[in-house]
Amino acid sequence: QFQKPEDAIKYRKAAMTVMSAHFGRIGAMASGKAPFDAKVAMDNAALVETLSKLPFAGFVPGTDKGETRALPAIWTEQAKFNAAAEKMQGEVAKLAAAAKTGNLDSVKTAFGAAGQSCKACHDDFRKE
Ligand code: ASC
Repeated sequence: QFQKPEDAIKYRKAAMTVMSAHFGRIGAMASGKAPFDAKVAMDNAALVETLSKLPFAGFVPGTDKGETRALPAIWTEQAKFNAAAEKMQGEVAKLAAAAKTGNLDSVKTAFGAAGQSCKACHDDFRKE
């Protein structure tokens, strides 16, 4: 899928950047910084759900060097990394389902759990 290690690194970082942008739009509504718009929440959550499937193809072996904060544990503890990725994907799927209900409290709860799952993986597998 990738010609060079740096292509894989660039791909996964780009996917995470776009995912974060759409996740952040829901976060602004969850925290009250932006007015709640159920359609905006639903559209952004659907994008996050789709985008959550993308970054992991970029974690090919030999891509822990260069412009990346990826820790070697990604490859030495692959089962744990995959479990963390799947946990995040499950939580953002729940967020998309919550957003479809149009209920702000459900969105807030699901957003919090999804954010925790992002953070948990970053804490274990990302530098700093
Ligand atoms: C984001 C983003 C993350 C997560 C994390 C949640 O929007 O870029 O890495 O949410 O901060 O705790």
